[in-house]
Amino acid sequence: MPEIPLIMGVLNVTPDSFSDGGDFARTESAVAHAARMVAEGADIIDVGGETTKPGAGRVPVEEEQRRIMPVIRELVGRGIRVSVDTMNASTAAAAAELGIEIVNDVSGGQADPLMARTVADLDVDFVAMHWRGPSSGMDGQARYDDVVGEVRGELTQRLAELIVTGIAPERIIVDPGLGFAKRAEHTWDVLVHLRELAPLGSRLLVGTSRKRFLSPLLEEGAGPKQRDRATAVTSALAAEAGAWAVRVHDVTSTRVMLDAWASSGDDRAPLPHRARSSYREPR
Ligand code: PMM
Repeated sequence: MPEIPLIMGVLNVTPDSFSDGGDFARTESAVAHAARMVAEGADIIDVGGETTKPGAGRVPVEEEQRRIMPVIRELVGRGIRVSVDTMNASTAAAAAELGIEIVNDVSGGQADPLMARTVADLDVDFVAMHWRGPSSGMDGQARYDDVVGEVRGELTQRLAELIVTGIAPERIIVDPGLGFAKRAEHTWDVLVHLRELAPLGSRLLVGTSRKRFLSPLLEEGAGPKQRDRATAVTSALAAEAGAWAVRVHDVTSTRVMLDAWASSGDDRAPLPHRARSSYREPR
């Protein structure tokens, strides 16, 4: 039986991310939000300084580092587990110097030819996400005959390339890249067939949070922040498929959902009432 997945709380230190752009662009507000997410039950904070929303251009690496490094320094100093969401090898290396544990690269090392070699020499885990090209043109890459088979095949190839470059297999976490070069029907198809990624043998990270494919479930005009309950449910689907972690913006709703999901199976350990479930009813 699957264990309760870890919760990776999203911290976008950006002015323009699709769902929370500008909310946490300053170091103080970013650190405060991260601390709140940890209090709500996040296990890892994923810090990013460059939006990857469809159509987005790239941010200069100096600007990315200016945004995120002070935040990472502060979070690591507080003993929080941090991953860095970056496609730049130099940012990965600088963040590793500060003590982050995971490099989360949405391009799986394809955007920066130095990424895989750099990570191989660092004491960090590496998230390799399914990626078909930069966000500026990714919607045009959403063409599949068999989306589940193709995502699995492309991830298998990426894994092999990363291992050849020197990253230890047990260090690699795979992510199907929901919403990246995928239309809504592709994303749903991958989500309901997540178990078919198990033969890859790696830990699985799944990010459904606030993504466009959830919007038809809500009334017209509902914004990304109104997708949190749907995110919690889809995160539970990921849990049922054996995900190692789920990446979410709103930690509380997913924490409650995962704890409820865990309570529904006796042999899923640890049960939430005995574990560190951090959900508290508002007074
Ligand atoms: N999605 C976004 C950004 N980074 N990283 C991983 N590993 N998986 C994802 O699905 C993913 C990601 C989309 O943007 P957001 O930061 O606003 O969620």
